[in-house]
Amino acid sequence: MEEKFQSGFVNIFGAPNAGKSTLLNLLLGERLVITSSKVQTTRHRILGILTEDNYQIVFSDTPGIIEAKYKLHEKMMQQVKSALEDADIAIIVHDINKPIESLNELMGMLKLKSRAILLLNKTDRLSGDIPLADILAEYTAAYPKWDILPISAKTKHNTEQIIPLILKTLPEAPPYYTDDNISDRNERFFVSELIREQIYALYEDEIPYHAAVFIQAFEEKSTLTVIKADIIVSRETQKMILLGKGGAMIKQLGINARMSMQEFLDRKVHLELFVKVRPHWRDNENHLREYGYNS
Ligand SMILES: Nc1nc2c(ncn2[C@@H]2O[C@H](COP(=O)(O)OP(=O)(O)OP(=O)(O)O)[C@@H](O)[C@H]2O)c(=O)[nH]1
Ligand SMILES: [Mg+2]
Repeated sequence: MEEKFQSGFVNIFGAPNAGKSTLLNLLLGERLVITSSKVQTTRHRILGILTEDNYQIVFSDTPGIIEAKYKLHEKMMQQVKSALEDADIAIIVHDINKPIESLNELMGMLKLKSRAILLLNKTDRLSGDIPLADILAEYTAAYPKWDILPISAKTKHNTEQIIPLILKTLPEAPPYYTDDNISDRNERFFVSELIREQIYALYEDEIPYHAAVFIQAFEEKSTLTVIKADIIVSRETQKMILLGKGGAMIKQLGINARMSMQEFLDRKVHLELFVKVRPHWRDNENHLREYGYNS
């Protein structure tokens, strides 16, 4: 008798900062997508492919759902929409410390068609004022058809139960990707993301939201990989902040980004960064396309 093989698309949705990307990395067992303590870190739909003997789950990380204020936001929400279209299963990540109303509002914006698993994340941060059973009862009453699981992507509380929940209804189908694929994106993309991750970690206020990264060169030499990247910002003042006094901040950014690239590529990296000002790039179709926001 032939062994059963399950395969399908499991797309992760939720509010900004809910922990979607952290969860994807945990499920894949490696640090593929970037995360930060700030909102709106993820800007693309990014596939993370988990292949085991009897199943292949094609996860999609997506940007946190927001009301679009500029064209970059619109592009981000188009990525969410595309993930809505082909989901076999939707995973909704919601911060359990946030009111249920914020989830209700989000679900009103997201027109879900598929089966959903609701993960109530960040249980490690629960204050304990209200018993967990009472919180769960509230969500179960509001979403009676969904599987609901309280988890912590940080401490891994209950996270071993997620894959079995998915496999309960993942379609029987041959794999979509060969087992050497872990994503639909290339190294160049992930390297640019690692620079953005450091921008989110190092700079405050509007800087991360006005920054894009463009990889000019990615050359594999015999002993190391040479990477040249532009960091795009909207204003001269932002460029000054990025550089920092005497270039101290950009130097730190370069060091941090290079270290995470070396870990990701498992190779020595030589990194050169250039800061460029492109006014209103977030609302400019051509710039957006150039920097990889093409949908
Ligand atoms: N305490 C706690 N923090 C968590 C947990 N899961 C994620 N975080 C933190 O929450 C923050 C946001 O995590 P991300 O994974 O970047 O969130 P996201 O939903 O992908 O956010 P966007 O890409 O902006 O939509 C990070 O600082 C994470 O470390 C958790 O279970 N507990
Ligand atoms: Mg994210």
